[in-house]
Amino acid sequence: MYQIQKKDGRAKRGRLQTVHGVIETPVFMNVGTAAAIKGAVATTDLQEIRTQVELSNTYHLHVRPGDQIVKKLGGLHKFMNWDKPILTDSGGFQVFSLAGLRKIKEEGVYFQSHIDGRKIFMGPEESMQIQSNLASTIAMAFDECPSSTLDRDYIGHSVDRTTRWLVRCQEEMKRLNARPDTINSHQMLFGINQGGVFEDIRIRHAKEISRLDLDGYAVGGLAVGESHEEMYRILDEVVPYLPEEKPTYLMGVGTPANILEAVERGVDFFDCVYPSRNGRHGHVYTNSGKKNLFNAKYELDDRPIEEGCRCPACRNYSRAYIRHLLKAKEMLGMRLCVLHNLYFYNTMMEEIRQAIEAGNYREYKKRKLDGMQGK
Ligand code: PRF
Ligand code: ZN
Repeated sequence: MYQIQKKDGRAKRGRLQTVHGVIETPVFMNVGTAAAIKGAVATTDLQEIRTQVELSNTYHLHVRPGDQIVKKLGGLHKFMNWDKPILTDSGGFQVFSLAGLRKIKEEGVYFQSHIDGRKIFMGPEESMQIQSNLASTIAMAFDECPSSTLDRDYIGHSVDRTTRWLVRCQEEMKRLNARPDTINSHQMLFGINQGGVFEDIRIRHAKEISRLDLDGYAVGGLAVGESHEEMYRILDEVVPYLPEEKPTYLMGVGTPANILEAVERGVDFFDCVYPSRNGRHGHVYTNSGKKNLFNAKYELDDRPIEEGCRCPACRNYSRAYIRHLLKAKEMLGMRLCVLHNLYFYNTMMEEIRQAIEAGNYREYKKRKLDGMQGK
């Protein structure tokens, strides 16, 4: 059950009730692809950095350790000791970006595992079965995320197949949720809008999938090589055709600026590897822009990464110490940077929610962007 608490322009401040608790939106989901946030961050750390939703991947967990194993161990929540919401991506995108040789057919995708080359088939039913075994809070529909270089004709046919796959996902999810041995019989399903940069195809697809009564709607196929302006233009065009009374999720996005712009266009859910990936490389986010802690100027800098930040890294350690850890390739260096970055993103989402509630989202966005660009 999703409810809008407040609107400020198109920006929505919402609340999604799930069996694993409430999700306050807009929200940034913290990415733990293989049931772990990279950078040695444990689920016991997530409380402290105020993570609301953890995101894992169907494809990765199917290949290793195997969703049957996770099911035997009581589902993903029990397996990774996390009792709050988990969203699982369907495998569609990962198959296209990671797996070896693949063949797309009406029934699904044939591909080779990136771990051991094993031949695997995944279609809408298989993706739903795997996600049901994992027992995530929210399952994503099995979609095709076509390369941004493909032509209009290909994208049009691909989107039609993605719609047919969505209908199969919904039927399979209904069947699985009704089974007596299902771990989470309230598993939600979000559909995914595709259509590349062709706004008429995007809108046609958005109208089609809006007719199916899903728990939420994602915009996929963006941040795959097009410019930021093009992404914002697509959001301007397509979000108004997705049901406003359902949560909207922009998949795999993005920088703090991308998130601030997308919230203004009505998006509620985000996920991205940037904060964890950048943290592992010593790149940290602050309100005055990104810093590279490898820089020699931090050698004797005894201030925290960001003054006033209440994250576990900033409350306890200096830039100079973390720089030393990074240079000495101590795992702790990466871990502290990742914790700070996720805290930065999670805190920005809190500020966003407060700004929408206060009705001053545009002013907040401008101030935040100006600060991060050093203005
Ligand atoms: N589809 C799915 N997952 C995704 C995407 C998509 O299009 C993207 C695109 N940015 C990220 N993750 N299923
Ligand atoms: Zn910090």
